[in-house]
Amino acid sequence: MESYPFKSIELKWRQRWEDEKTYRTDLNDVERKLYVLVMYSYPSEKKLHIGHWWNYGPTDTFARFRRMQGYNVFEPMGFDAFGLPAENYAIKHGVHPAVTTRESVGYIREQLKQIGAMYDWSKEIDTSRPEYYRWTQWLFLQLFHNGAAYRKRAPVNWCPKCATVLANEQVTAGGTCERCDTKVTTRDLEQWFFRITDFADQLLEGLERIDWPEATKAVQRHWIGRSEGTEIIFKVDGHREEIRTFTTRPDTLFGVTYIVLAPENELVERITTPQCREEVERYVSSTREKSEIERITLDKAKEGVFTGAYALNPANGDRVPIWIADYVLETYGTGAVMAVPAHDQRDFDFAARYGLDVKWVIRPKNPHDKPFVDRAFEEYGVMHDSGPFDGLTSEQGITAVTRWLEERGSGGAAVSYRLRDWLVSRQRYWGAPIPIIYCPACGLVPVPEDQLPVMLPEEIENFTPMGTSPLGACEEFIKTTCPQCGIPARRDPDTMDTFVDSSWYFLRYPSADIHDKPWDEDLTRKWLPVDVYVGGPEHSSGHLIYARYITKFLNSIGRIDFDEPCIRLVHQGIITYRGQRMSKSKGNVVNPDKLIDQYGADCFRLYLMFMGDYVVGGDWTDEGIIGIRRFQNRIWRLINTWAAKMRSVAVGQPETVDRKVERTLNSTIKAVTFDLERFQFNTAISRLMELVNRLYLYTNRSEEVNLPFLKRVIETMTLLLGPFAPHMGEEMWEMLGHEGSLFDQPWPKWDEQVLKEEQVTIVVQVNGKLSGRIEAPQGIDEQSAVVRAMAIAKVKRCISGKKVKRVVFIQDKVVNIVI
Ligand code: ANZ
Ligand code: ZN
Repeated sequence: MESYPFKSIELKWRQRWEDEKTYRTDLNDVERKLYVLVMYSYPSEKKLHIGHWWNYGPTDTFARFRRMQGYNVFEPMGFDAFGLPAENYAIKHGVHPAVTTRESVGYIREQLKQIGAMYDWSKEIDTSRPEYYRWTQWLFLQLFHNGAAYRKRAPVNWCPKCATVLANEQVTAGGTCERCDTKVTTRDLEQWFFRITDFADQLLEGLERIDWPEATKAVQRHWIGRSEGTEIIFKVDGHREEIRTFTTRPDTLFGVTYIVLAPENELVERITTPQCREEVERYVSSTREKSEIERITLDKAKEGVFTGAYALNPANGDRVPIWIADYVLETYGTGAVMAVPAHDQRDFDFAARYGLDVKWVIRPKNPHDKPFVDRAFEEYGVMHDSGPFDGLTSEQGITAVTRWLEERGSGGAAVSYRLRDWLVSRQRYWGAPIPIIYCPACGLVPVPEDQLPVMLPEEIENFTPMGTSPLGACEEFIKTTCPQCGIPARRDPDTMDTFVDSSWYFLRYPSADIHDKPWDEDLTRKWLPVDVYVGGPEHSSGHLIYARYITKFLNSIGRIDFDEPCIRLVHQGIITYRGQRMSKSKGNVVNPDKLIDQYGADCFRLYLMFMGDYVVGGDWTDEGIIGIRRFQNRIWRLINTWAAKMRSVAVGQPETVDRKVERTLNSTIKAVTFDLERFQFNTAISRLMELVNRLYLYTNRSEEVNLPFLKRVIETMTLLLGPFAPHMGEEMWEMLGHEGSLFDQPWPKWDEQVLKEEQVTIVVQVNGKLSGRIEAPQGIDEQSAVVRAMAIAKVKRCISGKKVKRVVFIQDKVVNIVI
């Protein structure tokens, strides 16, 4: 028997789907709408790799399953075509990014079609096209007009290799650039920011309402980093200046022995004494070399310098020295810390290094615990040497001290967030231009909406990053006139972070072919938020926070009526190769093309889904794919042997049911349905394999095969297989004599009754001696079991004429009749 001829079959069905527009979603039919979205890809190279297939194939299987369950599924696809990956690829090959990007998108689109997914290509988006970035610029203007986009000179992360600034989200935990691994430094630059911090509390609160993986919510909570504490004001001795510090431990206020300012704190210049100036300035400039992440790394030695000035403790009037140190960040809290070496290990190390005082003011709650002397006691305890607060616990003290400070105008409750405003300008060419004009007379002027898009000039010669944006050197682009007063003015030379493009793309899909507005309000109301979103967990603190923020922002200005972008989020696990994460930067990406050529798309999809738990991931090896090919061949042989015969079965022809096959069939339907709900593809596939095995056992006894029954079973199996192997499913459906797409068929239902009837063998005894067996449905009640037992001929003989004293019944196992 020939093996499954996947090549011609896969081509045939893809062509037919395209010709018949099988996956063109009717967006007006919203009764059971389901928006299934998978994170779009960035076309940095011409190839889809295994990671894409791993992400897209299984998601499509889920989408097809839902479609068969009666949902009107919308599954769109597009390209995150702007940005560093595409640009770096272009630079490396000395070709214009527009050329390489268009080429890559063309290739990748064809490869995506190979997957055989239900993408509605009539709604494709490409973020590097003016039809799209026009609306990204429009979004920028909405933020600008609502005070949510602003310019600020600030110390920012700078990658010397990529020659651009980076958002905090793009710096790794090790302080290096996410893209190129170069050590990130700091630069003072005037940049555009989005006020994401305005939504810090809403971003936290929303997490309670969405069905996202707990780990991802935890990452976001940590990233937002809400911290409730107290602001305490210290006067600078002999100055009119005040220092505001943020602390979570106001109960330690009497233990303050010095103050530390962030080197960038604006007070530093004003309070530093002449004797200390030189050293302070040297230290401040050395801080600039470091990124924030490097500065707060715990294990590095804490260094600092004395400013020569002193501060006064508002609680006891203590005069304490003011230092600067880079472990205090200007951008957190107030950029100033009251240092309590006795109760904060960082301060303890610092004090030890510079011979500063240590003053103990909290002792352990348990009087038998010895107080510390050689390290900080950081736990909550009982206050002492703290004036009127002596004897209070830390918990009581935190409230009491805060209230006491409030009454005296020396501080009060305060909240700090780790979250920073989103830095969105990039000194790079391949992105959406920022729609702002600088006029010598009017200042900063937004481009009027009807003049969008601000076109990215594609005929530019030099697009290599130079530290300033290459657009700045492009006179035809930069030179313009002021939209307000008409005099010569200049455009903003920077482009937007590509995370701005992807912060709203899910809003665009349903309206992708509408060109006079960013989205159609009616369609958006009907189709959003996204019902199921699938993508990698590496986006937890980047894209997934930005998308939530932009959604909340648009909701706050009344542009949309929901405030979370997606209700259910699923992360695919990570595919490793010989234990290492597969990634382009590690150079260990396996190219799937050869395997697809050899085995076909369905086989590859099935194999990936079978390889391991979807949300956990697995280690790649191509050894097992042959097993999946054999599975496909077994199905193929079955259908080839029986299809023609089954086609002759008339509708309504009575069936002779084989109980075992029937039970396997029903339990398979149930298991596959449950598994698909949960993205558990691997277990679903093994259930299908069991069903195929069972069918072989049945059809091998060919004299017993009942065609009407077999037909029903094989049809059902085909329906179950379809979402996993869509081309093969369609072909089988056709061979079974059906017209129209398999994916317009309803998903099979199982019969709970059949499953209940799982048979058990019950031993029948008379006076403890084996006298026979009965087959009975599992869970049979005692009375029915006894009736059946007494019907056995041998049992009948034994008990005839005798009196039954009692019956011992062990559920599903034994009936013992005592006479
Ligand atoms: C005094 C103190 C005493 C502190 C003590 C801790 C223990 P979270 O929980 O992360 O909010 N801090 C405040 N601003 C800082 C900055 N800009 N850079 C570095 N550290 C800063 O941490 C709040 C604590 O971190 C604050 O409480 C402050 O140290 C420090 F026994 O103040 B604490
Ligand atoms: Zn002007």
